[in-house]
Amino acid sequence: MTRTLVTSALPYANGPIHFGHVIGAYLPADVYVRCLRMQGDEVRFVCGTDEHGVAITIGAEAAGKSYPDYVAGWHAVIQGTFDALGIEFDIFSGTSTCRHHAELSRDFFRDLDAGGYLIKEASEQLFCVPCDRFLADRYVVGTCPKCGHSPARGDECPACGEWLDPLELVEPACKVCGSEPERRSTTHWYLDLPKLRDARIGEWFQSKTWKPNVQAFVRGLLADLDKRPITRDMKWGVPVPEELAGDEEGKVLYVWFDAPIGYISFLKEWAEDIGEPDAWEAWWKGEDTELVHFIGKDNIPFHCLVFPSMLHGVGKGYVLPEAVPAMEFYNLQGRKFNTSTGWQIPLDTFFETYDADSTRFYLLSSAPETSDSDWRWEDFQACVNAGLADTIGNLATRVLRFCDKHFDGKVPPLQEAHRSELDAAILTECGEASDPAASIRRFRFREATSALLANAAIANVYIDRTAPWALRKTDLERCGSVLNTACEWLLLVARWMAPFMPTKAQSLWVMLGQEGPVEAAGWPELPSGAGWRQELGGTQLGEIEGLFAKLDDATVAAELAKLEAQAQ
Ligand code: B3M
Ligand code: ZN
Repeated sequence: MTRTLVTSALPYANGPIHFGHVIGAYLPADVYVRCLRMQGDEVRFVCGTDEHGVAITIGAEAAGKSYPDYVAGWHAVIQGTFDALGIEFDIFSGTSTCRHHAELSRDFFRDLDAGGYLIKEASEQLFCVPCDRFLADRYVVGTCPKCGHSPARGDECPACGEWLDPLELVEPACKVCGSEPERRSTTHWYLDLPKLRDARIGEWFQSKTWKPNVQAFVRGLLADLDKRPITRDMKWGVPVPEELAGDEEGKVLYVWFDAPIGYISFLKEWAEDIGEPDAWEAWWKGEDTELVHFIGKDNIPFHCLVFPSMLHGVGKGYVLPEAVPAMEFYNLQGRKFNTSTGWQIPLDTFFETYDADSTRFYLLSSAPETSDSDWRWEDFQACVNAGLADTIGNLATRVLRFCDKHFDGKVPPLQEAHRSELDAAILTECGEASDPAASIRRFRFREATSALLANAAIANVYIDRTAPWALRKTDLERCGSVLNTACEWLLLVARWMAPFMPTKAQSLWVMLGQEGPVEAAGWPELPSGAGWRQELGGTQLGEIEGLFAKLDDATVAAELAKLEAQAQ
């Protein structure tokens, strides 16, 4: 059997996450994992916070906190958001706290060095005299030499996305004190990407089918590849192995070198925690493992090129990614989410007002799969009201309340005389179900949400056509058979819902008189033939409650007004 190892990009422990992150790398992965598990696949789902690097040290220094306290605080906040959204990793660790992370990262460094893939070289770097430090990455700001945008960061231009070297910046300045830095010589290690490309990675990349956005981006990088520095002069991070550092003091691994190794070290920690310390190896080295990285598009080069190069270069038999479903950007009402300007939806309080499962469903239905897309409050309202409440919620309440009132709170029996006719009605005449799992497995989450709604809508058409309300007065037995069939369909809907909306699916499952977790019932085959029914006749229904609360216009208007008011 295939084992699937699913990873979500490690969020930086330097601020809250927003819906752009959620739909970029976490929610689709959670749905994918839940779906594969319901289909009986073996899956592990790994994530944790990215706790090194300059983004963190600048944040901690500004907040006046120690680095460990700072990252621990944000780790907890981010974990809280995932909990609120029902995103359930098997392990959610952190790169500065994981017991295995530093040593494994150093092993990668040693093995790459032994394999001849590291270059040690002295070069000039920017140094801030007042701050007494080398200005790595984001410690330096200036004008982008490629597009002229200002401020560009030392590592990357936020406007054109170009990888930058701080020395290339026009009019560089220290981000902390604003001084003009001077050039000083310092020694660093570089990853020999051209050599790794020629060793195998170039060929490996060409042999795979990637999404067009990934393909175009990485092909361009491969054609014009240079060595990349993988160490920094900093105090916070994984120190370079002592035996290799020699006289070079104060060098740590670059955050983008150690962070993806977290996908491995966190699983090692998990294996140890479950008392099977070697269990991680089957996931990272087994021939039958499929590795899937869920990321946002800004992480493409590292997941499709740099990290695979590292995995290959260490020569330890690590698997390379099978798929890297990268989302485009997700905006808020046509503009980028931005915590500092207030163009945002704070998630720490969001779930006091709004339901997590409806939010999950809306995010998936508007996911930026092939081009950038937006959270729009009006669309969220339409999705909840017309999609979820009218299609699924209304179906459940009208069928179940009818059974409650006229059939003693039970699923009425199916009369054999009606079986084949009602099977035909719901299986084909009112529309044909499609399988949301087929879309999920192809990373088409929008299509999957449409499939779920369309499947639920079939039962609404069926109820309208068979009109049990009228039948009750003329043919009670047939009325019972009609409702029995609708309940069977609702049972399928509950199972189809589970990966998208786990809590609502469970509520519907319980309303249908079922025990245990709905996910344990497994993924249903597409209904066809006589075997599709669970033969629910006589089942005592659970307590019936409304599944989805509608959003009124005033709520939407208030949210839009609040957004405008808080934005600068
Ligand atoms: N923390 C960047 C980001 O959040 C980075 C991802 C690391 S994945 C190994 O966009
Ligand atoms: Zn300075």
